[in-house]
Amino acid sequence: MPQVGIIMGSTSDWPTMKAAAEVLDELEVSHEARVVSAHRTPDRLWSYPSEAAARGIRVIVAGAGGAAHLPGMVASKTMLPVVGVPVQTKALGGVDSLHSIVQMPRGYPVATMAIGGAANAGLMAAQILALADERLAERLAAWRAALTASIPETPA
Ligand code: RP5
Repeated sequence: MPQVGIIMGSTSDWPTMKAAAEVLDELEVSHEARVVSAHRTPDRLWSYPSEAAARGIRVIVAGAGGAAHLPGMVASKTMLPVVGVPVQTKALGGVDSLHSIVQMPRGYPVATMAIGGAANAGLMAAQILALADERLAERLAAWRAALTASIPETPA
């Protein structure tokens, strides 16, 4: 059973969103990826968050671009934490996506990452799960230690 659901508004979001899947693979966190469009698949928009918790999903990572209603709408249909990823757009550079996702009204928060920040969304999902999973917490600590070790002391 996947613990993290990675959803996106379009297949065109996958090149961005797959960074979340990759980091979850590195951390050995089970996940699934689905296309759930707030506009083009409204029935899926309702059913996915309604059924996610009962299927064992614990965190939803939701990415969308432009009129990016998806993460907020999903947050309105589930008590699971929703991590939002604003996908970069051609017309407005992703600021449109960012504003659509981050400006949630009181009561329905979406933990919003940077524009294109799908890797951090995967890490955030893993950190949430690690609160109740000691072995995952150890893998996360090792992941961070490896990142630190990869940073040179000098620029040359
Ligand atoms: C949004 O519209 C999607 O999240 C995507 O970022 C954007 C463009 O979708 P496509 O026209 O590429 O399918 O719903």
